[in-house]
Amino acid sequence: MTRRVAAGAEFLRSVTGRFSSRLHSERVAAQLGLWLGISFTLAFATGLISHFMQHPPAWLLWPSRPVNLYRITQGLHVIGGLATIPLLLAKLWTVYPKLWQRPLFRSPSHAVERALVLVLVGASLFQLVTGLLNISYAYLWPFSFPAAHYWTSYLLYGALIIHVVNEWAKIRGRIWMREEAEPPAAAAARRRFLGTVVTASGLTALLTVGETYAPLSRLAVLAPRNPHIGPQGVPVNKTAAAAGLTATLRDPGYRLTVTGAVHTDLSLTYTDLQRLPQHTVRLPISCVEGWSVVADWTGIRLRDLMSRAGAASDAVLTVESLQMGGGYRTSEVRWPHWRDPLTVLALQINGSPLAPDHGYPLRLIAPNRPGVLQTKWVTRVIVS
Ligand SMILES: Nc1nc2c(c(=O)[nH]1)N[C@H]1C(S)=C(S)[C@@H](COP(=O)(O)O)O[C@H]1N2
Ligand SMILES: [Mo]
Repeated sequence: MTRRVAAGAEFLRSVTGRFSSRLHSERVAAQLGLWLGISFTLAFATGLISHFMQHPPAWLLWPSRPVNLYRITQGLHVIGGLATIPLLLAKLWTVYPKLWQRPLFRSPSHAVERALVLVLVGASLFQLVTGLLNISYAYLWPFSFPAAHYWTSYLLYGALIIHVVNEWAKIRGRIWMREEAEPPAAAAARRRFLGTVVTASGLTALLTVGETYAPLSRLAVLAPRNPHIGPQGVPVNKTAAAAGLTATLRDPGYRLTVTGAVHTDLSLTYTDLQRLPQHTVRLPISCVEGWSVVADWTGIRLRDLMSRAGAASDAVLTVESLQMGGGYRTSEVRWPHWRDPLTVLALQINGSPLAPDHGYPLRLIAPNRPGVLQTKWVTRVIVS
């Protein structure tokens, strides 16, 4: 038994002895930490925006302008998250010799510090891995991704703040350490390593940003979605078939109804809708998964429909689709959005009737709004 323990200790010593690369230095770790701090802050802030746009508390009225705000914040969240992966891998490689540090805990405070690092590393890996798999449409887990990703972000960012405060004294010294204090060969190796990491991170961004920034769409070879592949040049998340609507959409008895807190209930056929004043708006679909694409949408203004029905100016609308189940079959529209002249119930995309997969006969399209709330196959508006 004691022989085995001794052999184990000897093995650890020999492994630790191999961490001779100068790149396992605290200075490299601190510099990567600075970049990670910036990118996690960006991801946390843009992630909160996305969460509260989708689940606003009653008092929170998101503005409908600027039109492209959500497109930009969610693009930053997803593309920035992908670009963070090389940074995190480099950081973990730089510090992993600490795993073999013995004794495991030198003191109670050292034990707490190590536990905190464990939480930080675990939560970071969880966020990046589940985020990456989610935008790749690999749903390999039994839990709800949005809820898990949201709650883990507090854990991660909380642990990050404590970690940074804790390490601040050291970090400050390492990042701004005068060049001369470091041997020239070590400084050159460090710069080469950091240069490689930054290049990998930049390339990741460059090869994915085309899924939201059209001029670079041909470069978006790493993006899971090409923004121009799909019926009518726009990608589709939920097809009509997947929503179980193939037969329903052929029903000539289709009506759009407006009910609830209104003076006059409305019930309109597809032909009625076509005869109402039509408006064309140029707006993006901005999916939470980071892709977005601009199209011309033609249809009736939601606010015209509301004045026809006689809804109160601060009414809350629930837009319902023909879809029977699924998390995105309805969405809520508050007054900043429904009173905006750019918000329409669209019959057409880029000059032709909506394809079934894009929400035929009628879909909602509004400015500065996550794609999941741009309800397709709309059949009812409930006013409250
Ligand atoms: N009824 C309904 N509407 C929906 C969805 C859905 O599953 N059901 N998916 C949403 C999501 S996640 C996105 S990104 C957009 C995509 O619109 P598109 O298929 O026209 O590109 O539709 C939204 N509207
Ligand atoms: Mo989406």
